[in-house]
Amino acid sequence: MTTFLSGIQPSGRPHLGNYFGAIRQHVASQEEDGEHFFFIADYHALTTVQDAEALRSNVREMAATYFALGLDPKRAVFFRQSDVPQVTEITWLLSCVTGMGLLERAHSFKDKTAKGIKPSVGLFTYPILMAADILAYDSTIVPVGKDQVQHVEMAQDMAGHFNAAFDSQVFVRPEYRLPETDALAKVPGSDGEKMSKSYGNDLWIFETGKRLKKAVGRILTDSRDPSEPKDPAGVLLVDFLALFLEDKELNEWREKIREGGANAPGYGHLKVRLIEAWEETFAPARARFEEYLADPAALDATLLVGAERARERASGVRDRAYLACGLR
Ligand code: AQP
Repeated sequence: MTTFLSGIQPSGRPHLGNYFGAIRQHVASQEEDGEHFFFIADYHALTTVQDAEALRSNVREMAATYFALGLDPKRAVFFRQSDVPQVTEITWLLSCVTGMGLLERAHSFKDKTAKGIKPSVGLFTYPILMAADILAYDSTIVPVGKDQVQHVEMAQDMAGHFNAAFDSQVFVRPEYRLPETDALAKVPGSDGEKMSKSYGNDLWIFETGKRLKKAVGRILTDSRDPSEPKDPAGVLLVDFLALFLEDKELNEWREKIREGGANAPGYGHLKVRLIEAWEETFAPARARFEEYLADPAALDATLLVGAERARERASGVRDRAYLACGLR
């Protein structure tokens, strides 16, 4: 049986990277046979969001976003991470079989500290909590963006270490699944670096009107003249257009940029097309998002139903693990 599982942090509003790298895959996976578990990683978000009201509101926004984008809570178990205490119990078991060296090699931790983010112990041990999230549901496929590949590999290592230490087969080995292209697996932010909430270069998927215009205006360009022939691979706006446009149209833009001359589009033209395609892609979901958000009690109730199903699964796995290591 295939078991899909993935999570997303309510550390801010979901951005284009979250959508094209992860959320779209999560929703699409519902069409595949198997079980589906998706969760809002509120414990993880505590490493960056330390404001109770903001966290509560981010969780509801994230739930409304998923439902608006097509997640069906009848087909998928959709829940809040902190509603499943078995995950933190499994976290402790995994931390006892995980070497410090493994965590010290985590790219995400190194990138964040290199960018000046002050690390807490929680940020350092984040991969252990993430491994517990994955292993607690016997997950076999974890659809993620490229930045999370190493964390899934660490979960594989931790599962192997635990099973070997206690001569058991408690944890199932998970495999990651990336979106179909590299452009989707690592979406750039407005500065050309990986789009990330904590880097301040992220663009909210449901931005619209003047705010969308302003957000697109922040995407890095240079001062080269439109008529100058350019390699489209070096034009950040083209990477953004690639997220939205069909190949045929995208290639026409690329060709005009490469040729230069009087008919070549300026960055302003690319921005206008991007805004138009963006509005077209997300407008229907944005309207549904507003509707879901208008009923917070219903969102909370749906999350609690998911949590009950998630706890049931995770407690079976926790019991297996406790038994294997002598805690029962
Ligand atoms: N730029 C990206 N391109 C493709 N996929 C991405 N993901 C994140 N950024 C990109 C994928 O989104 C899922 C959920 O991510 P997350 O919010 O749980 O954590 P993250 O990867 O750390 O995302 P951020 O925005 O970078 O959050 P902060 O800055 O708060 O840590 C994952 O599957 C991720 O791969």
